[in-house]
Amino acid sequence: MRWRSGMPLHDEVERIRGELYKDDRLRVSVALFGQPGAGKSSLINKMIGQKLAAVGVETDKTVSAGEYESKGITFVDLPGYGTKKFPKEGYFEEFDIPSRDLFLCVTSGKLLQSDAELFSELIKFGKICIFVSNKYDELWEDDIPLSELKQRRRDDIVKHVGHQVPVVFTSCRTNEGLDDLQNLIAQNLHEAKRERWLRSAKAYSQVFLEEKKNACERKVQIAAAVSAANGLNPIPGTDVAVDISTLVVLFREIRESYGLADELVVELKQQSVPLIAQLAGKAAQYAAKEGILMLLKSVATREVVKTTVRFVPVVGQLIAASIGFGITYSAGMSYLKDCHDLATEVLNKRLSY
Ligand SMILES: Nc1nc2c(ncn2[C@@H]2O[C@H](COP(=O)(O)OP(=O)(O)OP(=O)(O)O)[C@@H](O)[C@H]2O)c(=O)[nH]1
Ligand SMILES: [Mg+2]
Repeated sequence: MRWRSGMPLHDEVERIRGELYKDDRLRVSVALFGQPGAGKSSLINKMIGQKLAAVGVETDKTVSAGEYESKGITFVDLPGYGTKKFPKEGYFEEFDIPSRDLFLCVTSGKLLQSDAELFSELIKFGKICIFVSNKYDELWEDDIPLSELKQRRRDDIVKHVGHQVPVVFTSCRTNEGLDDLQNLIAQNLHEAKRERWLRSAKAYSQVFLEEKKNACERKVQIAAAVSAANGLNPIPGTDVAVDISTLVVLFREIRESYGLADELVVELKQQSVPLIAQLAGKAAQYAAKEGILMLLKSVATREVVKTTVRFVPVVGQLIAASIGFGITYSAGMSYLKDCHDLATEVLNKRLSY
């Protein structure tokens, strides 16, 4: 971000408030289509890490598109293209295709001709569409190597589409390929939307968790600046006041980013692994206003606050130099680290099974 020297504090604060508002309103829209039973609903749930869409239930998509929304991501379950109810003519307007950010064509066997046609139309329109070959775990035939079976599925897609396209193989049963899919989606989104995706999507690898942390860091900087500028609640033992409600929201968003729902945190607190129990304890303790106040107080007494925060381009020099920002930022980063470490332990434990 450009250096803004000479900008008065008031303008700087307004600008940063605008950033937070923009962030909160930003939506990423991912649309899925593909033959019934291919696993679209299962993939939606896997990508966000929540049971949003009903699985194994034939959704009556002849009637309308299903929309699911969570953490700033909208998933759209598109009905068949070129049917009696939804002819090709008017389909793009009806389902608001131009406003969608990215498309997934999901198959679990042979590609339908109508799906290939929709894919071609989307590409002509300049949209990004990724082929997802799901139910990878079911890809098995006696005496035929897996590589050959994968190639057959790719060839089937190429046959319909007419040229080579990338295909991601996934399994909602074993979680194979889900990390590749998450990364490919992230790579195909632009800056702010990519950041939103990284913050909201479920991590299936350590690398994705690290990316998530980087994406959350910018959010911490902005929310900490807004909290510092909104000095409403005095921090005991200091002459600094900050807005704790902004931090309550920030901390909740951090937990949500890492898929640390309240019930899960409670469950993790009872874990026999001491590190997990301890980190979950912190995630819970600092969730509410009183806990955050305690954290702020402990951070404020550390000399480190004044020395570590020197230059934070996102929030500008004037705010970054304030003691309130130093405290809120350090507290936010400390909470982010705890949640990140907890999610890392949980992921490692899951992967080690
Ligand atoms: N073995 C296996 N089964 C899967 C996988 N993904 C989904 N399923 C199962 O396949 C069935 C259909 O999955 P859904 O996610 O409901 O499929 P869908 O594409 O949303 O189906 P419609 O809404 O009817 O179009 C369910 O029984 C799922 O449990 C997978 O990767 N492997
Ligand atoms: Mg479905």
